[in-house]
Parts: sequence; C-alpha cells; structure tokens
Amino acid sequence: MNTDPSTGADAVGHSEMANAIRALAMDAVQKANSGHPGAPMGMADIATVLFTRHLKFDAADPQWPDRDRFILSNGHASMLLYAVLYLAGYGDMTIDEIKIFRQLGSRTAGHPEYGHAAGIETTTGPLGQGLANAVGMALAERMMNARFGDALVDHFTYVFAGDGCLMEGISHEAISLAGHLRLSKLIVLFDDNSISIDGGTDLSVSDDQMARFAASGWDVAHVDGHDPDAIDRAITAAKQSDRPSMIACRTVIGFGAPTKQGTAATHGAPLGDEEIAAAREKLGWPHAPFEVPDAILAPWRTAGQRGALARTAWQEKLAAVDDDTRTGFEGLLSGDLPGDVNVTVNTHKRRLSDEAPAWATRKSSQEALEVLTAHLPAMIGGSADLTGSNNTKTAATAPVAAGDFDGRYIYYGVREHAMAAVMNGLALHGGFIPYGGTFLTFTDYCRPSIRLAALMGLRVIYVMTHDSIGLGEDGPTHQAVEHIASLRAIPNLNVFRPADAVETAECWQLAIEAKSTPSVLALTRQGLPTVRTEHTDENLSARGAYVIADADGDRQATILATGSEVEIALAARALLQADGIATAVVTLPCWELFDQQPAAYQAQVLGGSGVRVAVEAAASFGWSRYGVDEANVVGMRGFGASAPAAQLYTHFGITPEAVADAVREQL
Ligand SMILES: Cc1ncc(C[n+]2csc(CCOP(=O)(O)OP(=O)(O)O)c2C)c(N)n1
Repeated sequence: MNTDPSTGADAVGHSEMANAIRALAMDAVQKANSGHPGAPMGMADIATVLFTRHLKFDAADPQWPDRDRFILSNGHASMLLYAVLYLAGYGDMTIDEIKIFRQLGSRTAGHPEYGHAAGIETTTGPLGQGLANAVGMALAERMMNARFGDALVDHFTYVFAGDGCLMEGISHEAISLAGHLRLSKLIVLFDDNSISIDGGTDLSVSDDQMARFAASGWDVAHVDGHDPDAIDRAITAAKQSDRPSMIACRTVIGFGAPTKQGTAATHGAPLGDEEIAAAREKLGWPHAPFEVPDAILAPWRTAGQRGALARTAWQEKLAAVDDDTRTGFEGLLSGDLPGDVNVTVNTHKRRLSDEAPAWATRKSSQEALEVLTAHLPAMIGGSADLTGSNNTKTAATAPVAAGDFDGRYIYYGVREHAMAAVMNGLALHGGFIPYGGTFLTFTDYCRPSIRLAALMGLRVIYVMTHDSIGLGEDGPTHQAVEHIASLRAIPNLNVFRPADAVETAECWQLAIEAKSTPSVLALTRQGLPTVRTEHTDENLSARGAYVIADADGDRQATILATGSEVEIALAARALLQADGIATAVVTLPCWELFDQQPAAYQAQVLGGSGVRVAVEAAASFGWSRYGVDEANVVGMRGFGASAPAAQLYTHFGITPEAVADAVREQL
C-alpha cells in the first residue's frame, strides 16, 4: 500500500483499486454464467489511472456538459465500465445492479447500452463503432468550443479500444478523419493484448498499429499497461498534443487469473470457481464476491468527487456569461427546436404549392435545408464526398476544417461507415442535429450505425439520394432495390420517401422534430412534378399516408405509392377513371408513421374491400402488410440496369399502364 498524491488515497494504493475492478468483473461474469472477464481484468490498471488521475467528471452530476467523455469501444468489456461507475459512485450503478449483470431489466446489459445508466455515453458492442462515435464526440466538442469558448466547453474524449476495434474497417475511416481534422482532444487507449476470440492476434493480423495511427497524423506512444505511472505520464503527454493521440498499452488479458491469463480462455467465458479462488490468492484479494472493503471503496469515491470543484466552477462560469450566450448554449444542449419552425416550414410549403416546381426530391431537400439550416444553428450537414449529388450543402453551413470548427458542414470524404458513426457521436455529445448524405444504395455501408442510432434513439438524419432505377445510367451497382424494405425492417427508424417538393419539406420537418428516432430520407435524382398544389398548413405526411387523389365515385380500387411512383399512380388513376373505374391514390411517405395511426384512419386511407395495387420502384417485399399480394405490387423483381431512367421504367414495367392493368386484372 502506498500513497497516491492525486487521489489523496493513503490507506490503499493503485493495485488494490485496480483489483477491485478485476474482482467485480470475474465475480459478476461468474454469477451471470456469461460475459467477458479478460479485457476488464487486463485494462483495470489503465481504467484506474484514467478515472483517478485524469478523467474530468463528477459522479454526483454525471450529465455535466463539460465532463470528459469516456467511451468503452470494446463493449464486451462492459463489466469494466460497470465496475468503475459503481466504484466511483455514480448513483445509477449500485452493487445490486452488478449482481444482476446481464439479467432482464438490469442496467448492466451484456454490452453497455446508452440510456440504461448515467456514465454510459454510447451503446457499444459492434467493434469499432465506439471509436468512431468518439471521433464524433471529439468533433462536437471542438464545434461547441468554437461557438462558446474555453470557459464553457473544454473537455477530452477518451476511448478504450481492443484489437478487434482496430481490425474493423470502420476504425480506418474514423482514425483517418480524426487525424485530418486534428482532433487533439481525442485520446485512444489501445488494449494491446495480442489476443482475440480465435486465439493470438498473430493468427489474423500483422499491422503495426502505431505506424497506422501515425500515418493518419496521430501522436502515438506505447506503455506497459500495468505500470500506473507510465500510463499516467503517457496520458499527461497526450493531453498536451496538438493531434489526436493513441497510446498502445501492452496488457495481459485476464491479468491475475493464474492459469488462464494471457490466453483467449479469459476473453469471453467465466473463469470458473477454482480459477477465481486462485486469482483471489494471486491478486491478494481475500474479500467475498461483490464485497469491496470500505478502505478501497473510499479512495474510489474520492476519485468520483475529484471533479466536484471543477464542476461548480464551471457552473459559475455559465451563470456569469451574458444571457444570450447562456440561452444559446442551453438551447442547443436541450435539443429543443424553436417554437416557430412550423411557421417557417409552412411559409416554404405555400411557396412550393404556388410555384409547383418540377424538382427532383434531392433538390427539394436542398431547398428545405436552405430554409431549415438558416433557422436552426443546431443542424450540422455533410456528405460522404457526394455533396453536389446529395445537395446537402447550404448557404448557412460553412465547411468545418482542422483548426476551424466554427463551420457547420463536414466533408466526410469517401467514408460512409465513419460518417454514420460520427453523426451518432455528434448527436450523443449534445448540441447538434447531424444530417449526412450518400446514395441510398450505400446505406449498406452506414447500416451498422443506423441500427445503433435507432437502438439508442438518436436524432440523426440520413439524406439518401439516387433512390431507385430512376438514377439511370450509373446502373445496378448504384440503384437501390432492396434497401428501402431492409431499412423499413429496422425498429425505431423512420424511412421517408416523399413524392414531391411539399412532401419533402414536410418529411424534413418530421425528421428534425423526432427527438428520439433517426430518419432516412430516400430522395430522387430525377425530376418530379409537384403533386400537392393546394397549400395546407397541416403536415399531411405526419400521418405517414393519406389519400392524395380520391376516387371519382364509389371507390373500386386503391393504388398505393411512394416517392417518384406517386406520379405514376396518378397517371394510372387517370387511365382507370377514363374507363369508369373509381380509383383512389394513396401516397405513403412514411410507413412507420402510418402504422402508428388509429385503425379507423388506416382503414379509411386504405379503402374497404376493393382492389389494391402498390407501385414502388423497389423490391416488393413488405407490401403485404397493407393487404397487397406480391403479384399486385408493381416494382422490381431483381437488380436494375444501366440505361436512361425513362427506358428503365418501361423496361421493368413500372408504368401507368402496368399499374392500371394490375387493377383491371383483379376487377
Ligand atoms: C463488428 C463485430 N464483429 C465481431 C464481434 C464479436 N467479437 C466480440 S469481441 C471479439 C474479439 C475482439 O478481440 P479484442 O478486441 O482483442 O478483445 P479481447 O480478446 O482483448 O477482449 C469479437 C470478434 C463484435 N462484437 N463486433
């Protein structure tokens, strides 16, 4: 036992504090009979140094906006995070929660879940995502700093990452972007233990990780991950750097488990009673399972209070700034929209209905964005190198660059994976509503992060243009087919496919108003007529679907359509009505919102027992939920082709005539 001057802990020293993490991890995993003791035991020394000597936080106020962020990217090491949160005294994380690790209703899920307990800054588990989220958080920190200065915003983002995180492709994009933007307040602690599930990492990887980071413009260092003073010095140096920093910490996985440490056997399975008993012996931890003696808990709790003074000093600074600054700061962090967004959108909608432009919905999106970004400083745009195609850049959004974080537009480069994960980080940090663009086909490259945004309930908006064969000559590699259906399958994700300029404005409003739901906007490359030529203040898209053209006479048939195919549905209706077949057209800009409507509204929109046909230039999958048989979906049955868009619509039979025939065949 020795004295640690920075924590004031004089009764016990670093090792006992780190062993508390190790003991809790092995005991909780053993009790749950599942989990990952290896990484928590291996990284316990690093976590102890970080939380007791560097991390700026106050366990009594875990949401303090200027706290340092701690991201556990190797989410399987969740017990490390839960142990540290408990030891440091975060109110949400009690010893009882640790005893019910991985059980239904606990805050201690298998992998850390954002929202389950304060101190869990993001949901991790899919390796590499946390690292990329952290890049977004570190970027958000600099952007908030550029707006409000050092007094209000000046914090670090620390990441724990394992071999797995660094093997994932997303890490390349995230590291590259962070280096390019010189995110100097980002510090990654790499758990360099040379072990993953299959065994030694030499089975599958030979990268020089330090050289890799250095090549992307990072500062790099390596330390013995079990030498607290060396870790401390490395973190101190990293904080001084004008670049992001990576510290490779050489560790032993499962440190303390006498026969299993250093092997993959500790990675993801309980150690077993015998090994745990021997580990207790080896570590000098004689205490019962889940018992942390007061003498060891006390310095941890002291560490949890280390930031209290800094936090109150910060609150005084916030109180001392002028009213406009404070209101602006708090307004951004609250995520609330100004009260007059509806007025702004309606002024815009009225102009569109009057002028009835024949724009592609990607162009309509840009026009909506011009209005919204001018009005909402929280909105941060970007594109994965398709700015001119996605139409995501507006007059109000100047570019962000290294050393110039005042801007609101991020050139993500050709990095869709990282873009989506960075947007999650921007949203998680607080202060911003991120939107970013690419082609709808490349939602495949964003999908893991889209899914996590939906799981976490984040307001992130994906501007996905070139949404079908309607993009034409670029061909089937670029033409989305199955994407819309597969995105609709993700819970808590709104998939918007607006039919014209007015619906696009409405969908944008719904996307920015959905505080706990991410949104995909599927937008066309090709021009479309304005179908909503009569202005209404009501946001009709908010109900997800509505009758856009009623039947002339008692409804015999209903044509359901989305996006660019609403025009085709209306033309089909004209053909049918000319033959005396009373046909209604329903536009469905958002299935998810329609599914939330009362049954009576749904029935009224979908029509009674009459004929139902759907038209959508996409895979037919999913329309059965609205009572449309597969045979009655006019859509794609395979991949597209390279040709001018009009020819493709004819070639694939997505035409007014085909829709009208599909109706007639059923009458
Ligand atoms: C995207 C993704 N792919 C695969 C996995 C499954 N997985 C979890 S941990 C792991 C091994 C990671 O190795 P490392 O980061 O070295 O962790 P350690 O063995 O040191 O705990 C794998 C393949 C995952 N969680 N996420």
